[in-house]
Parts: sequence; C-alpha cells; structure tokens
Amino acid sequence: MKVSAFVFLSLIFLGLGTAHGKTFTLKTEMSGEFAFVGPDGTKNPSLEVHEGDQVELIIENQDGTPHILTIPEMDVKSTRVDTVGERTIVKFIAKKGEYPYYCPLPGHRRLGMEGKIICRHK
Ligand SMILES: [Cu+2]
Repeated sequence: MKVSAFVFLSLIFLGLGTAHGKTFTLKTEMSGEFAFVGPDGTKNPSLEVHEGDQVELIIENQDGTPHILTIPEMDVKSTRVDTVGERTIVKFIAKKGEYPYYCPLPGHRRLGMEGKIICRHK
C-alpha cells in the first residue's frame, strides 16, 4: 500500500515536471519615468514565454510608491506593493498572443509603466 502510494506520487511529480515554468522578477522604479525593471536593467522588458508555460512574476517594490501589476487578458492582477522591498507574486498559465502588462494605479501606465508579454506557440 505504501509503495503504490509512493509510485502514484512519483508519477504526479513526473507529470508536473513536464510543464515549463518561467519566472521573471520585475522591480518598480520611478526615476524620471515610471517602469518595471527587469534583472538586466531593461525597462518594461518584453517577457517571452510559450503557450502553456507556468509563468511566475515576482514584483518587487524598489521606489516606495504603491504599485500593482495587471494583465487583464490573462485575468492576472497582483496585490499592491507599498513599501521598499515588499514583494508579491502572480502565477498564471500563458495563453497564446501578445498582451500588455501594466500598473493600473492612476497615471502610472501613462507615465510609462507598461510592457508586454509575448506568448508563442510551442
Ligand atoms: Cu504603479
């Protein structure tokens, strides 16, 4: 009984292992213009993923101003990060297409806080 449970769980983990996960960290910045900044310093980087990927976005507040990240087409909306160092994570399964991600707080998108996620067919 214990052995079969082990085998069953192993199969589940193997199954999960086939799904691709992609993690991106975006830090908020408002020096001059508002932006989400990627790990290499790119402002509002285009995030490239594949259809069906399990995408994880880590949003880290780096400027002490409240921010949210939303991708309406993917039904994604993060909680708000208010203080420097505060983080939030959103996870979703990518569907094909190109969609904007942006901060929905008043004025932030207009001031530059917008990028896009590009999801290609496998
Ligand atoms: Cu914002």
